[in-house]
Amino acid sequence: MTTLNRRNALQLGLGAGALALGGGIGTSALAQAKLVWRATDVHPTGYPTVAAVEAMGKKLEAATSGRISIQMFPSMQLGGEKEMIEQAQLGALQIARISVGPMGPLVPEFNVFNLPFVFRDGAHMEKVIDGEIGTELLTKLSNHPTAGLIGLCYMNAGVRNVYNSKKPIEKVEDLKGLKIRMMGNPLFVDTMNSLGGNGVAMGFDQLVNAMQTGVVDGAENNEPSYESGQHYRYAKFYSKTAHLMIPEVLVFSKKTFETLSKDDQSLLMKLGKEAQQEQRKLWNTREEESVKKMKDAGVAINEVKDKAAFQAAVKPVWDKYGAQHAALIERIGAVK
Ligand code: BDP
Repeated sequence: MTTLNRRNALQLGLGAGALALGGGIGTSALAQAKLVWRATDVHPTGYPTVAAVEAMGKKLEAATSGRISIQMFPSMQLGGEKEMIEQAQLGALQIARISVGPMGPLVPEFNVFNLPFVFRDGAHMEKVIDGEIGTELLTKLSNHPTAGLIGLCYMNAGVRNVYNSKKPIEKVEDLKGLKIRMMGNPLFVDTMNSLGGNGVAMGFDQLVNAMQTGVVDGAENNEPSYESGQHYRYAKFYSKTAHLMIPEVLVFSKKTFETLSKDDQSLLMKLGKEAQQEQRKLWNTREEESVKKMKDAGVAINEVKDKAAFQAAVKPVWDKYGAQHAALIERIGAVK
């Protein structure tokens, strides 16, 4: 298929997928139109983000007497996050749950959340995303002239730790020579390189294969992603570097959003906010379960005592990506 044909097919698919006429022909047809919103996530069924969006779908169906529903495509069925963003922009899918990680190149302010060690702890991060700053950045995304996405809400994603197949990481020097997969945003490759490792950018969908074939020695992620993605099979040393604490975002296709009535738009925004709180509860439980599963699977988990050395090493990343957002960084620091 040529690119053009594929695109046409995608757009035709969108027509069929997003809008199915439920009523007869005539003036009532539009009012009766049944909407099936396609949602996607890189994670499998049962993962907190997937479960929260499915719950949102149930509420949506109840609130609209079945007029609007959500069809979930979990486990990267529609590709990695890069593909998900592109499809949401086209309107080929409506809801994408993605990490703030790859949003930095779209809305530069998001890169502040992507800075290593920017949040003091989980409670600090939650206060920031639940508060004024969180809302401001979501609005920035929604109002962005070309991003083509509406920001619905944030979700929790814990802390990212480095894992690899060779050895535990206890000091910065231990990363030397290791090829570590990072998310697709130059900030992350720079972060790993500043720590002395070799950062390799690739999609989450390519990671297992890259670890199997030795293209990378490991990656970095929170416990639930490491566990549910079965990454421990290929990289059994999980070291609690806690270098990143990146929230997720739930985005909606602006193309579809603009076709909705004001009432449907506000219902969607309201249920998005509820999904944020719902996911948080599920997240905390899942984190504990994942740690248990990791221990049962024989993962070698180690604490990293000297975080200060890691923080000092990433200073160039702050200089490069943080300098232009100094005021925002200061406001984040002031959130207590
Ligand atoms: C996980 C996020 C997911 C990212 C993935 C990654 O939930 O959105 O795609 O990390 O590393 O924690 O790409």
